[in-house]
Amino acid sequence: MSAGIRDQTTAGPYRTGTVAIVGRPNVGKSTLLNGLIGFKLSAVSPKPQTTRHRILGVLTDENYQVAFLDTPGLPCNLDDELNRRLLVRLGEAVKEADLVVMMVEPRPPADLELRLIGQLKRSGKPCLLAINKIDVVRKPDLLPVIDAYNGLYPYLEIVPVSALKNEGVDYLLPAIVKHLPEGEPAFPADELTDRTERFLAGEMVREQVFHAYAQEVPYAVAVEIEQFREGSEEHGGKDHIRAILYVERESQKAILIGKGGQLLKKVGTRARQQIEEVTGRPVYLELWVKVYPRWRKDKAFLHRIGY
Ligand SMILES: Nc1nc2c(ncn2[C@@H]2O[C@H](COP(=O)(O)OP(=O)(O)OP(=O)(O)O)[C@@H](O)[C@H]2O)c(=O)[nH]1
Ligand SMILES: [Mg+2]
Repeated sequence: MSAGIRDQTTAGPYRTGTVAIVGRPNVGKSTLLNGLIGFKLSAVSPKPQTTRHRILGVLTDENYQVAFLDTPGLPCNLDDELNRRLLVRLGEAVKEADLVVMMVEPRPPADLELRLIGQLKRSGKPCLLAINKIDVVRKPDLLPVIDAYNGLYPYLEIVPVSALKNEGVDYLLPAIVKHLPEGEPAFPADELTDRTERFLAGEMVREQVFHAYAQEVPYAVAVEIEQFREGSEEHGGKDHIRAILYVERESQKAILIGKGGQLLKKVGTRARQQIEEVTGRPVYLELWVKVYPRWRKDKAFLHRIGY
């Protein structure tokens, strides 16, 4: 895209900016990001605290370019190094943003939302409220939610949406764009993210881990892409990707692998399909499980893995 193709007679000023999507874990931030940019960029799962990074997704149009930042859900506690880092990533995204979209569940604010509002007030950033998951509530039940939030923060606008069903997003997007500063696009039109395919491959593996295992197991898993070789001759021209799944204990390793390796195989098949969708190339995916005790508390390890 270039500004030259715009119809200069009808278009308003070109608007660009960075927009952080923040909220409690599991509220639907990554679903919204993926829906907005029309591409499966950020891992989504029914379990809270799926996202562990700040993930940039760029939406480019004739009249605007928005750099959306998906963020980790606000952690409930800070009792390990990983959670402390998630909070840091969230703070960085807010700092970087021209505008914040605070996303909430369709119910009155709880402690976590009040904490987040406190943080947003300190940041002084303009903020829109997106009330998500309206597909699961009756309309009359939304009104008290809107009222409760209205009194807590001077939101620019309050927009009810369903990120899952892509409802209300056509109101949210223009509401975002109109509050962005005028400027020139910062990213080429075909650039969807600043993340590498290697990073996205790791996230797709982690997403499948979140889908496949119960309760606390996914939280004990970190994924490292040890090798990402495009067009490997050894594997008939497929991309050869080797991912290491780190867990904290031997017992978790056994759960991850499953009887006869069946569970891990399922994770591998699904992750491979997802990666192939992202890269558009055939993939040979190898998964290995290793035990790394207490990695969630190990600063050097967390740094190495990119958290
Ligand atoms: N019913 C309904 N479910 C939704 C909606 N948006 C997201 N979800 C579901 O909510 C769950 C969490 O979605 P995510 O997008 O991973 O949420 P998140 O806020 O990124 O979560 P973290 O990364 O853990 O902070 C998934 O099962 C989604 O399918 C919605 O509008 N309606
Ligand atoms: Mg997420």
